[in-house]
Amino acid sequence: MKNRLFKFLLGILTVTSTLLVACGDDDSDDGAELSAPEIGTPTEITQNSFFIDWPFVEGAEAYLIDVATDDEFNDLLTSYDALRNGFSEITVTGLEASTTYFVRVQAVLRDVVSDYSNVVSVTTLSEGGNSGSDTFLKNAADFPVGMAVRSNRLTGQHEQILLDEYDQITSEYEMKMNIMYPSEGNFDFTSADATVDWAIDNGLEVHGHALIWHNATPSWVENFSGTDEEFEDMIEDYIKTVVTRYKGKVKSWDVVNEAFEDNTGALRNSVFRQRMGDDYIEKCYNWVREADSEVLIFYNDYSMVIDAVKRRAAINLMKDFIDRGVPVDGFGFQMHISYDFPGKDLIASTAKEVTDLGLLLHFSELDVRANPNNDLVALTNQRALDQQIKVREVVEVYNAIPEESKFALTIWGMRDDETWLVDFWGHPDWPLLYDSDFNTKKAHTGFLEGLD
Ligand code: 9MR
Repeated sequence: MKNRLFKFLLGILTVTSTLLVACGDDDSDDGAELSAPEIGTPTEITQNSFFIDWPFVEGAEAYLIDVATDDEFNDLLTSYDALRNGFSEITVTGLEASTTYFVRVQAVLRDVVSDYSNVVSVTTLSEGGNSGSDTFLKNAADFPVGMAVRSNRLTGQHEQILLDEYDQITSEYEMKMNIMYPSEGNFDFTSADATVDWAIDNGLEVHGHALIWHNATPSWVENFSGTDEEFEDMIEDYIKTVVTRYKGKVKSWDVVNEAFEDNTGALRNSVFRQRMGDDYIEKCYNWVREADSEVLIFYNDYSMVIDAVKRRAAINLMKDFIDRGVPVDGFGFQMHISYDFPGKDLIASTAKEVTDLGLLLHFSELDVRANPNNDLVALTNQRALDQQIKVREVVEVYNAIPEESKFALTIWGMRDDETWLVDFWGHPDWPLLYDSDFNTKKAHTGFLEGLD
């Protein structure tokens, strides 16, 4: 908002100074050169409008805006055929839903006109008239389909796709301890509340993730200065505060995430284990149950398909909890996998180890790396096809588990350019179901095929 006011004032100043110069010297614009505007990414996209802006072009007194339905600008909209606009931004209105538009802008000063800007394209949102479409994942699947979200990606095309395709959300990072409990005694639920409220308002379920995770522990907890007993009281208070706050809104919680070491299956020597003992996990599970008798309690971990030793350790813990009546309802296989590995049979047999225990199974963080060996600079057709097949296999496996074991299959991010994997591995990848322009990929087709 401030930005717009600033631009408005700057616009007036620019126009005024241009006029003053022009009044003082009639020939002042002779031979003047105007650089072409550079349009930024369109925002505030609705069914019938969108917003664009661009940095001021020095010397410009106005801009001419073209909007067309083709990128050659043959089919210009009558009201946006070199529409003159005094400011370096505009909300383009009166558009059709689900339609792609192309925009370009020129700067002008009297009879001097700049080159055209870059061309940007925007697809307006659909009317929701196709919400019954069976190509939407949630309509096609008999189990809940989930998506990892961020509180600042719940509008525009993100929101439309979430509403069309998904039954459930998981907060990608804003419901972790480092965000919700940044300093002792001070909770910050701003982003968590925004996410949960959005989901409830829109009829989506919320899977809570993750109360205790060694990788998202605030430093004040890592370096807690009190006694072990005080540490344990603090964790009990944290868990009960959060679970109580979202009681009736959050359906399930990953209570402890990634508690075991790779390959050895040893209990990870986190600050929680050091301060609370080897039985810290069951303590946490019991506190969740005391705070909310209904919420589903999950254990969640990665490499569950491929790391047999770690999986054995986690499965044994679950068995022990079930035998001793420690509350636990479900098990999350994160499913950060690759286009060529692991194989379908291994995914199926390891999933069965969980469902045989009578626990709910969540495929909780699915992404399928297309470039694990960094041999591609762009997603090839062949690799996109291979990825499609792997997604199909994962969905086939999940679809075939017993009905009573199904909880949800959650995808870890919407668009390829939003994945955590690129930062993590430091090279390109395209592991998700949408490309960076919100177009469905072959992997999306693979998901639907897996349900046949
Ligand atoms: O994808 C998440 C990334 O955006 C966060 O920065 C990061 C730390 O909060 O967590 C990532 O998600 C992780 C998930 O919570 C647990 N399993 C591994 C995921 C990837 O690191």
